[in-house]
Amino acid sequence: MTSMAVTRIAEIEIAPDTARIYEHGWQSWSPSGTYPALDRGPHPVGERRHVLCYRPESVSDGPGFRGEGLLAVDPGDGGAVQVFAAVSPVEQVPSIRATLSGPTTLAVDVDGDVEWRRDGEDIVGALAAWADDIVARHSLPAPRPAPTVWCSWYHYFTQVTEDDIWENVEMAERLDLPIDVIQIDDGYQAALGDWLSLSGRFASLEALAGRIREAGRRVGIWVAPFLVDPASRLAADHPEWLVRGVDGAPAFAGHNWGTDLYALDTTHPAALAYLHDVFSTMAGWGIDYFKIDFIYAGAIPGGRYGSESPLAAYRRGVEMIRTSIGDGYLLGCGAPILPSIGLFDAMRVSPDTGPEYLPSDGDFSQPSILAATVTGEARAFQHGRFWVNDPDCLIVRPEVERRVEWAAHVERCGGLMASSDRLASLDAWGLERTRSLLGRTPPARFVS
Ligand code: 9PG
Repeated sequence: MTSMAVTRIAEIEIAPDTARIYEHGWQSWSPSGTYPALDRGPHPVGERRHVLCYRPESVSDGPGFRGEGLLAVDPGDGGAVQVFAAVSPVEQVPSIRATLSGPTTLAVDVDGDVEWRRDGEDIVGALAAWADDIVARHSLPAPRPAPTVWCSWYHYFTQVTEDDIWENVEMAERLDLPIDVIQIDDGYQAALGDWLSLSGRFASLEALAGRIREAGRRVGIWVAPFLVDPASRLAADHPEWLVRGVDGAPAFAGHNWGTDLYALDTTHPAALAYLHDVFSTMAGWGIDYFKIDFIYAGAIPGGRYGSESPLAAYRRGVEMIRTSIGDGYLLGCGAPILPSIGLFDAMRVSPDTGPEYLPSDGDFSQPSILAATVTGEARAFQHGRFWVNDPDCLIVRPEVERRVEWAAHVERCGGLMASSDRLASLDAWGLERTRSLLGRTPPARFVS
């Protein structure tokens, strides 16, 4: 569905000094939160950030607030909370703008089909009630409980080696930690797109997966299935599998790892067949936990082989992955949130954590304890309804700033429990916190 012209659907009387506005971001890393009505929602620092971490096709500046498919207003005068939400959030996600149109009036403008609900006195309760309706309308089953995970990213980053993975398998055993899945993150692959070819730091994923399973753990992997490195074999061999921009050249799908990025066209039958091949091959190696990342790229606007909308193309790609992994557990990351309803076991609901408390350049989509905490809290109502919430990994080694606060957030808002320290780097406190958080059973819901 294409977006419609902008229409003003409401003008609300508010008490400007006490009114508060909830704004929901587009994808996992997009800031979400509740702010004083006289403020302005968080904005990307620069165009690269905008595409990678916010909604690529939305205007990134301007006054007031912009919820992608969801925005709520507490008028601050004791009146009911007003929720504005996409009518069919998996198919069409209107941008919902809220700006002051007078000293005590808030105008709400939308570019698609939006329902307007008045519900209770607190924003979080109203959002949960809306989510309950979505669950009922889509007959969503209760999410499958998540396994406990060790993830390689937040200590080793892209430089992870096979020996690093193995060291942590052995440490998990020696420390007797309740870790079900050893998840290999970014760094094993030859290039984004060339998922079945290895970087020099890994000898064989199949053999490594076999060893991990013999050691009594399950195996998980990270894949960014809808991103393509321009320098990959895939881009060279199959330029016809790439989403195209207006000029016919591959569309810009973001910039990371020091390179511009392309997107895979999931409406192309051969590209879909390739996805099937990648994921079914990995599943055949005994991998049964998949973190699929940067998947916003599957929904970027652009020219595609088929005539589906970007969101339909996105869902088609994820459905193909789902089919290819059988009963495997599926975690989304960098994912358009509302269009992912009904497709995932678990969902990253925040920007990345990291050893620093504040985002380096003040952009709240960027790795930091504070940004991850604010957005993870703001999406707590989704846990147990749409999926299991992944607040991002627990990191509690001594050099993590305010690690006590981060662990408390993971405990409060975490459905999926993953540790991502080098286990040998934990001090006594960090080890104890890791053991107890991995051992706890998360509540079915955080918001009733
Ligand atoms: C692997 C990582 C980890 C991590 C994911 C994702 O804005 N950025 O530049 C940006 C970079 C990386 C990133 C998120 C945002 O991290 O969330 O857990 O898997 O990829 O590359």
